Amino acid sequence: MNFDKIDKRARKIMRENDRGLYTVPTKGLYPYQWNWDSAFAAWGFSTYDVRRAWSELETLFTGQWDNGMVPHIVFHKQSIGYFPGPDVWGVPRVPHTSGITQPPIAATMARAVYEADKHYGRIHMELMYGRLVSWHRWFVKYRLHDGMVAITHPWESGRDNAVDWDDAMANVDGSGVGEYTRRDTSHVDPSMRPKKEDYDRYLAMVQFGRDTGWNEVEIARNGPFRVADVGMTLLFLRACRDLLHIAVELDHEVEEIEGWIAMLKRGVENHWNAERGHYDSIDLRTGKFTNSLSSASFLVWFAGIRDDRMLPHLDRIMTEVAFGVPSNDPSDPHFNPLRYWRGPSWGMMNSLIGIGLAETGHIVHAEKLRKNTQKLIAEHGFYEYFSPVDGAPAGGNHFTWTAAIWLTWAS
Ligand code: 2M8
Repeated sequence: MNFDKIDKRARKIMRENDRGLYTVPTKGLYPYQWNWDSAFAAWGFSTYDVRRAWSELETLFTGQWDNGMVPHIVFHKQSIGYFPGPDVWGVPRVPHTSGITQPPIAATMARAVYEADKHYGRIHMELMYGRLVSWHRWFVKYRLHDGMVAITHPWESGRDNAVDWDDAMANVDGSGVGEYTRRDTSHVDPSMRPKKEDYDRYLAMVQFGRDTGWNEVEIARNGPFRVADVGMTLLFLRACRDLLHIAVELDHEVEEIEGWIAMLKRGVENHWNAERGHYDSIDLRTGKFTNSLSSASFLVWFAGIRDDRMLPHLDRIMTEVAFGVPSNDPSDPHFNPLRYWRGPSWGMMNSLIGIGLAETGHIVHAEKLRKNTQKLIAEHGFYEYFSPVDGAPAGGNHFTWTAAIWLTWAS
């Protein structure tokens, strides 16, 4: 394996997706700035250009709403290549944005960028701190249910068509959304993307939110979809812990953040599905567990929870498939190794799970995961995701977050 050569290719991809002050996830398929993709990009840039890493995060926060929410897409520049664009979201502000959020990993990545060069980063961290606090406050105010983070749209989870959402999605009526033209299926193989019936429902949820004027209270009360997402809860807990570190470092008050951490730790306990013996999401409209063991449940160590009840599941899955922690349990009847979030292995998820494993002392698992992700990228390139069974690359190529995790973690 020629690490120098692959490092150079990773940087080339970051450069090609760079729009000056923000990056796109990959040109063509995703032509705008996505929230958690940008946080990964900042982490990647921090290995060789901290200045550029800060501008990535700062540009993301130009999309922050007055209520603190940081949207899942910021539409800096109109592009016809992606649907739904700004007109569909109908958010009356500039820069145009979507109306929903995404996993709040910015505090975690801001901490990493800051620690890469504290001298340079101090003033940037000071400026970013208040914005991060207000985003976290927005989550606590509008999204915490018994300490668990609720999502109002599968896109918020970042794991769009995961099996986790199947039951809740079945209760969303997508029949009245009208005609529209998808763009994603003209860039990549449609059999690897969400289906038309999924998209109808995604749009029905967007239309509901838009018709309320993106009113969180109304969406909470009557929105068609509300699920406590185990991935979101664990990532938010981790982000709050990182924010606490930053607060201490910068000499800010810590009580409020400590309170969030305590609530989220209790929330994690509520995610425990005792019948199936693993962490799980809960459909808040029905109160039922989703009964799905996806990669998100393995973020428990990344959240700083020392709970080894997930280890036997990890052992089994890592022997059933060769590459990574797949986005769905390979023993699940719905497992599909190439359809997006219903089975494939995602390098960025592997990186977060791997870091959590290493931090909690599970070095052998952590290294195995890192090495097999490394192999996927070295042999196939910087794809969006891969088959966990045979490593076949899939989705978009030249992906920013795959390049970023190569530079920071996998190599
Ligand atoms: C995917 O999601 C977008 C919608 O946000 C899509 O499929 O159109 C997900 O993989 C998400 O996690 C990711 O942030 C986004 C851009 O890479 O693509």
